[in-house]
Amino acid sequence: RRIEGGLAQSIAREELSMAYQPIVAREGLEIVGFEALLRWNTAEFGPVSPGLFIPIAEESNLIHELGDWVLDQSLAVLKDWPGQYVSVNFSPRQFRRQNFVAHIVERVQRAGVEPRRVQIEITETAIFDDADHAAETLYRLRQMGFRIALDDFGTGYSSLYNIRMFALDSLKIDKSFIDGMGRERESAAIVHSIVHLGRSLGLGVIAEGVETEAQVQALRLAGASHLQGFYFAHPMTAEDARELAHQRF
Ligand code: G
Ligand code: G
Ligand code: MN
Ligand code: NA
Repeated sequence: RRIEGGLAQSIAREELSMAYQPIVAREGLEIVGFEALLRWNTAEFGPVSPGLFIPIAEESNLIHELGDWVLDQSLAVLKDWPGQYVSVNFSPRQFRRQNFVAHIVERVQRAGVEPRRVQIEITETAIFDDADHAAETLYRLRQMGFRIALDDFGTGYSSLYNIRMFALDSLKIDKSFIDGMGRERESAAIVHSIVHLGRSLGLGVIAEGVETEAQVQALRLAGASHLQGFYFAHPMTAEDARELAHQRF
């Protein structure tokens, strides 16, 4: 497809950029980290959403090239922040790559970054297909000090039973549940259950897609430890992230 051809050229053409969105604690008083989000602005089609092009990259080996670019960019900004971590998305195919751990460690060491300043975001899909292998990979990463977050939690097919097997630091509650919180009892009940589950397993809980004051209050009552969403800040350039990182640390 045309998208795939364009994507193959995107790095060389310098059409890619990163945006960083704060992850906050204490209702926004403190920024603990930033999620790194890939952006592609093409001469041909204008901006293309990662929701569209990441799945295309996933179908080919392009995902590895893009993923390496994302990781290197994300590691480079850490030196500009007083102590926050960067939270990087890895697709299932990247995660299942042979020598995934060695590959990440090499780049992190080359960048001179402490592993605790890197959070690895993976989805349920990445870890439940081959649970034993995934458990081993996560264990090794966590032993080295990386943070591990399970992204889009609640939308995949994680069995609650299996969650115990994985060395995780946080669950990220999918935006769809946060959206529904004020509207229907079911979403609010699910959010409460996820927060409770996370806390009883000793995990952090990051609520994503927080857009309103009412959601902030409901999440405070539910006991979510961390929040992320347009209510606090939209994804922003590295320069803006740097400034904000120093204001709220
Ligand atoms: O930034 P936005 O909300 O448009 O992102 C849409 C989707 O693309 C999200 O699911 C997000 O996790 C994913 N995404 C954004 N950046 C990256 C990236 O660098 N790598 C991977 N694998 N996924 C990303
Ligand atoms: O799947 P993942 O969690 O990585 O997706 C993150 C995506 O969600 C990013 O593309 C980001 O731009 C988007 N996002 C973050 N906060 C909000 C929000 O408050 N509202 C909406 N609509 N999207 C958000
Ligand atoms: Mn994410
Ligand atoms: Na998510």
